[in-house]
Amino acid sequence: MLITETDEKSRLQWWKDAKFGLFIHWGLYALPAKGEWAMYAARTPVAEYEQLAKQFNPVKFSAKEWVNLAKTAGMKYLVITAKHHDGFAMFHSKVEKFNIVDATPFQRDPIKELAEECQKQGIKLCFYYSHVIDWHHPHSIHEYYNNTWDYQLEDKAFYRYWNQIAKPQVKELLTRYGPIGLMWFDTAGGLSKKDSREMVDLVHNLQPDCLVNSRVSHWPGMGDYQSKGDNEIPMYAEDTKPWETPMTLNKSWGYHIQDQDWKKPESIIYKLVNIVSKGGNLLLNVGPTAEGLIPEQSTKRLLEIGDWINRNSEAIYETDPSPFPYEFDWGAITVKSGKVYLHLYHKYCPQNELVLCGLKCKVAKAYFLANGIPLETNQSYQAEGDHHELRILLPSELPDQYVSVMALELDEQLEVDESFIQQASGTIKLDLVHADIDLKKQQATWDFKVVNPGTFEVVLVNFKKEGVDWAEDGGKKHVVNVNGQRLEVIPKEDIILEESQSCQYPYREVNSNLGRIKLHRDTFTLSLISDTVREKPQFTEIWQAEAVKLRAIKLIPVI
Ligand code: H79
Repeated sequence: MLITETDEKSRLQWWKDAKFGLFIHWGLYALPAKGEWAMYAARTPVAEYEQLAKQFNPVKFSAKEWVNLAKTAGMKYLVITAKHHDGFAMFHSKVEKFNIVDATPFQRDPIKELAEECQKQGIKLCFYYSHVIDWHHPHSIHEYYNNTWDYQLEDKAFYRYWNQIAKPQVKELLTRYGPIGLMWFDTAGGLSKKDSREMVDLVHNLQPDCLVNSRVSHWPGMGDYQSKGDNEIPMYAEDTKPWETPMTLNKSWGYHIQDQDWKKPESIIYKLVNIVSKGGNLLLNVGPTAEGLIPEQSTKRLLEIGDWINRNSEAIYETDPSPFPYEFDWGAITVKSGKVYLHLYHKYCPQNELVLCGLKCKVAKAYFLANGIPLETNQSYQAEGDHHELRILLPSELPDQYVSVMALELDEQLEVDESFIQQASGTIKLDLVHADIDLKKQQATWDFKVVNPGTFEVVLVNFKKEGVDWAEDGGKKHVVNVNGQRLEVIPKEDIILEESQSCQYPYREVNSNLGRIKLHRDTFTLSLISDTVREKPQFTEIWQAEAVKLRAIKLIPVI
């Protein structure tokens, strides 16, 4: 089938406008309640795992309530695990008896019930399908994660799995449940280019409008949009393709009774805003119980987010990303034609006055979406230092609870200074993805503009995986050169942030002080030399493979 460029755009439009979806990890693994990798972790024999099906009777499941919750939360699509790595089909499959209708006392097809509710309530139904890993089937083969306790790798004949299970089940999902928004494939390690392409084509041939995520393959460029790594939030303009962050509310995907480490509502809202301001979608996960209930802690959070979106929907749906290439300390930006939205994170927002550098076009009006009361603004161009400045007086109390959204109405076409420019707080943030990289020299360089001169602490920003020894993976020599000043240091874990705009479990943001430099008002080039300097990886599914990731350099003014 030939897909032209304009088709391509319109096929994706609903999804790009949607911004927010619900991920549901639901399966037999809700019974042991240790997450969806329980079978693999315990090396549970297939015969024993199959016994779980006999106890699986989620009588409290209500498609109507789940879809209603997604809608109330402001989500526009829903992705449910039709089959996860354990091989259990949560729909009535005709090609494999190991499914919820034929193998459980429940005997209902929740996918069918969800399909009907989604149609009724106007939300797009989508499927997660584990197309490569299947620990139940004797012939599935993944690069690493196979059931080798029941089956011998050398006895496996991959195409028996591929032709008898994977493709037929995908066909069932796309022919029996009405129009499907997208197919969410996962962990394609070892799948050939030809087989990956075959799966993409199978989906598009059955439902041309159905989107496919990039995790259908480890071969680059496949699928309609980019799935980021689990819980990965990219930097600004890191992606050229439309993208989505799959994200957990605690640390687990499938129901995990012991995992009560829930993200705070405010940090989920910060992350939603951060993602949307970078042009991405947030696919936020819940793991329902074996009774068929979405955990109360999850429901509570979704309702709270829904409340916020409801008040601020104008600044979320159908918006374009921020035109600035860096994260702001105080929050994030989204835009629509003629309007710029400033999402103020109360926790990090300055009092009295917000200053935005780099907006070149004229602002006609500023007000909070919550109340519409006009705010006093002052715009100027500072010839010395060549920068534009917008000052907005803030009321003593911000109108929302965690994030208040301000609209700027523009008099002219949106135009910004896209260079790295000092922020009003005095900070300059240089993301690695926007550096010029010279791999031979192990060097990253950036140009940036100083508006308020002074002394700066040079801070290295890394994401460190939980449990990793810093000395081994982070503590290597770094050299910084800027304006004739040179720092040579072995960075330490000076600050481990509690909360970070784009870093989350299983990573923590580590800030290391590299030393101080002095800069006057001018444009400078900074270079960083370190063997941690890398080109950005081709695909991001294995986001969690690296122990320490270099993300940015920050220059923070010393007062
Ligand atoms: O469906 C969720 C995960 O089950 C799935 N992707 C999200 C959306 C996923 N499949 N594979 N992986 C994630 C990466 C594999 C990570 C592993 Fe592990 C590290 C497997 C074994 C070691 C995670 C940590 C599972 C057990 C320990």
